Amino acid sequence: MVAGAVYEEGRLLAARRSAPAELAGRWELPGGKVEAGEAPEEALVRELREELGVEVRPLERIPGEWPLKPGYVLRVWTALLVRGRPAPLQDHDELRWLAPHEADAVDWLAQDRPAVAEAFRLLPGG
Ligand code: 9L3
Ligand code: MG
Repeated sequence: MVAGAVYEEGRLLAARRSAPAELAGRWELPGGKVEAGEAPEEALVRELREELGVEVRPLERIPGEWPLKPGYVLRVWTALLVRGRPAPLQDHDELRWLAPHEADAVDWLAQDRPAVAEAFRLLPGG
């Protein structure tokens, strides 16, 4: 699974899941599954296009991988917004741009927390 740490003006994009029911209301770094034949960065670009309607450019992999359900790990890339304003088109019902002091203002999925901490640490000025 790939997810994006999308930055803008010193803030990090957080997305609230609307599905499945057991994850609804929890916040994540948006992303999804890498399809067969796809590079992880390509999957990230595609997922954020589908879910948020934006074009991003992956920058760097955030070191580490975090376990999800059996057989899956979460890998995260920092990414730059190159076109569009993110909107919760699919799988999310709310978006927020969080400044470093707001890092704990939303109920992150437990599996995303280490990546989020690292993303804030890497945030320009963070
Ligand atoms: N997941 C966890 N953190 C994330 C993402 C993008 C995904 N940042 C977990 C939640 C779901 C599973 O991975 O259990 C599948 O996610 P998706 O393909 O529905 O986005
Ligand atoms: Mg997704």
